[in-house]
Amino acid sequence: MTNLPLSADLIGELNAREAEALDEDYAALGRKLARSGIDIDAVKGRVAAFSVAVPSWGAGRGGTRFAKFPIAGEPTNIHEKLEDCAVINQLSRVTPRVSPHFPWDQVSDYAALREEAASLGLGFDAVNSNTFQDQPGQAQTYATGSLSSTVEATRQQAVEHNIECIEIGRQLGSRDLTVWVGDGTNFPGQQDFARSLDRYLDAAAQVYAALPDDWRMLLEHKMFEPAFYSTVISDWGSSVLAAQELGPKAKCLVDLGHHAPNVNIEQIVARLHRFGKLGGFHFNDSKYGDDDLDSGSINPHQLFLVFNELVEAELNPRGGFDPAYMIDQSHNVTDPIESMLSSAEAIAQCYAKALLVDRDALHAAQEGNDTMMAFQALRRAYTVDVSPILAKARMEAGGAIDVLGAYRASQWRTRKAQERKAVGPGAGIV
Ligand code: RM4
Ligand code: MN
Ligand code: MN
Repeated sequence: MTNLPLSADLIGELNAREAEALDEDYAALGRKLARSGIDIDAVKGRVAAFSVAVPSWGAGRGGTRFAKFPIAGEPTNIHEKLEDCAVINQLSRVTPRVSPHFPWDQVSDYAALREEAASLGLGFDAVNSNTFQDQPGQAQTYATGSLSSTVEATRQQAVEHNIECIEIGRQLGSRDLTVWVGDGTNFPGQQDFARSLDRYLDAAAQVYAALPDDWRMLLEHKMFEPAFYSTVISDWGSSVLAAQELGPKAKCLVDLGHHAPNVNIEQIVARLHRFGKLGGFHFNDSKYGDDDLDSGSINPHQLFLVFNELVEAELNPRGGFDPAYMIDQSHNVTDPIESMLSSAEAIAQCYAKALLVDRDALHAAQEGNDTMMAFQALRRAYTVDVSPILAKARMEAGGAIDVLGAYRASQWRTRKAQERKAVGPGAGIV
């Protein structure tokens, strides 16, 4: 039986106060869209079917390498994190899955954890392995690399950890393994570029061999950090070459913060899709690098352009289109629940706007080299305020019209501050 964390009555009461205004806004937007031949209810239906996973590690306060400032009532284990993720989904109705990270989310009984999540209305998304930190009692250190380490026993340990993650994921009902390695160098000459990649590919192939038939291995590239001179899977080029070498179940995962500033990420999306290698997304925003800021907070237009390519890809599936959408953020100064509510909204908004693009007009302008009208086809969709569509879809699914208002009214964090044990100060992500 599902036992959602917040009172449905409270959400209902708050919605009742907003429903009339929402109906007016929705009707007005419906009339406007109808003039362009768009059926607002059809768009609402697509938005209602859209979802994005939330990261278990994003439920707690993140930190920088300098400091972490915990908030009272933040979750400290996977059970509490699931509860908070259930709050996000109950209000937003767009985040029904959680992406777990191991060993951070380790428990002794994964079947029970799956049931616990289901009872909160949640399922599990891609499992993430962690070979970028050492764990207490670990035999080999990852200080100088994991899957690409020069030390065979270290590579083996990293392979075994990834295989264990697949096993855990099977029990949780996942079907993707996301592999991001921190492997790389801080000094020119520290490692041989080619031999490091050879070792990575050899180890990754052992992980790949352990994938169940219906699983995918998502390779996540990242230009820098923790290695600041070079990383082994530094960019989408290295990622797609590795995925091609590993086989059809290996795909590329694009994290929006993992590129050099100003890189045309929407074009990367189109390229990866062209070769059947677009496996997934980590949504966040950034100003300088892998800032892990809230989705849409810095560059919402880029997020829209990414979704424009994703909708285009969905319409032209070529070899298939099934990317795993996940949020990957670090909430250093906000309540993580609020950040994820706001991010999920920003992501769904960009998806909805991309659905509004007049594809025929866009394609005709492209074919006719009418640059301005091609651009205007995108601009017209981008400037539409789609929030009534999202709010209506949410409300009809039992969510809140005003997600942040309802969250604050629920006093969830204050209540949890009385129940949960306090987190000590520290540094790092979790
Ligand atoms: C990395 C990368 C991975 C995430 C870790 C915590 O920068 O984005 O996806 O698992 O951070
Ligand atoms: Mn990521
Ligand atoms: Mn990252």
